[in-house]
Amino acid sequence: MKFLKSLVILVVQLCVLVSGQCPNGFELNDNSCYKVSALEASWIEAKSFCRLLGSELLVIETATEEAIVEGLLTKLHGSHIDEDYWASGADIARENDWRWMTSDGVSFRMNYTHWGAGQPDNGGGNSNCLVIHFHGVRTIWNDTLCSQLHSFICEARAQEQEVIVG
Ligand SMILES: [Ca+2]
Ligand SMILES: [Ca+2]
Repeated sequence: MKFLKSLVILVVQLCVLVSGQCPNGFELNDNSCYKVSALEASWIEAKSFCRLLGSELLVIETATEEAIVEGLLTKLHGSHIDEDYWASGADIARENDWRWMTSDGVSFRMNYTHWGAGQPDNGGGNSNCLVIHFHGVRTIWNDTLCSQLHSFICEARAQEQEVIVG
């Protein structure tokens, strides 16, 4: 009887599942939450906007993650579009020192990159912000003027939440 009681307690505990939670309007993919914004803004405005939503401008850390982004954009646009999206990469602090600029004053060096041929070229002498160029199904990176107006992608870490189903 005592054993049975222990077993019941164990089963109830096993039924406490952990699942990822995203802010409203974000889509969960592999432990991160993404939102493709239809608004067009400068890089700094895009960054502020994402922060208002409790997220950061996109950080792409691996080829796998870029494939997720390609999937989101393909779902949105299909295979026939040329569109630029801001991500949080910039070389504002020091030329050609490309970093992911997330929270205020926090940045970290890019390990994975996916620059287009001849990029980053610092075009115009001050192309210091990263756009992800979607050219139908696939994306490629380019550096461009931070003041340009582009759509953007926000990313939030999925919050772990216990869901009791027992
Ligand atoms: Ca630059
Ligand atoms: Ca460029």
